[in-house]
Amino acid sequence: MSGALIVIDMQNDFCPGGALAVAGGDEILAPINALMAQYDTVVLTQDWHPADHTSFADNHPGAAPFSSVDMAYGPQVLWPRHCVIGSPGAAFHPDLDLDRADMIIRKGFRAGIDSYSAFFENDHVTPTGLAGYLRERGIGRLDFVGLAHDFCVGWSAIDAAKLGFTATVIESATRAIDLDGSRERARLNMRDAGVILE
Ligand code: VGL
Ligand code: ZN
Repeated sequence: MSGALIVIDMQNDFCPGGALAVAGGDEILAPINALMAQYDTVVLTQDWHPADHTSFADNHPGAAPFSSVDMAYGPQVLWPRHCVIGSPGAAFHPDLDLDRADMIIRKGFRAGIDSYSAFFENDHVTPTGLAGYLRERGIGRLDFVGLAHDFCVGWSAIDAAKLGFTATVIESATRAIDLDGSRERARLNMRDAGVILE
């Protein structure tokens, strides 16, 4: 079965200088570009939020960034405004090699719900369509890299494993936000779901 490299959210806002910068996020650009050569298929994801998105703290009067609220679909961290549709922060980092991408999938574009995973929105029910794309192409092995390890990479890899894909996270080509121990929690949750950490 052939394999794909799934590159999560390598966008300006998640790199140093961005609105939701992940420490060392830019350090993994060169390793990710180099990894692309080893795969038949490369997929990129792009966090892509409307200005009134429910995950933005400034859309909740009085709420602090990085606090949490209960939404109908479960708990939601309130983030600094980031990856607004069409903004420079939402663009891929200029050093990311886009040429190898067969598919670019956007997520988080519905105002009322966030989407960490490349496969489902945060209700864990609404599909993005990526699983169907990969299955139709006969791709069963997925290796995950990108940002952030403990949110979009972790949630994507766990959903991939649940969907029956062989899911591996190449940890050296990820960086974590690490909010209140979220990095170690994500590693435990990934292992529980059958994700291989490499
Ligand atoms: C992400 C928080 C909010 C990520 C995206 O890419 O991990 N984290 N939106
Ligand atoms: Zn986001």
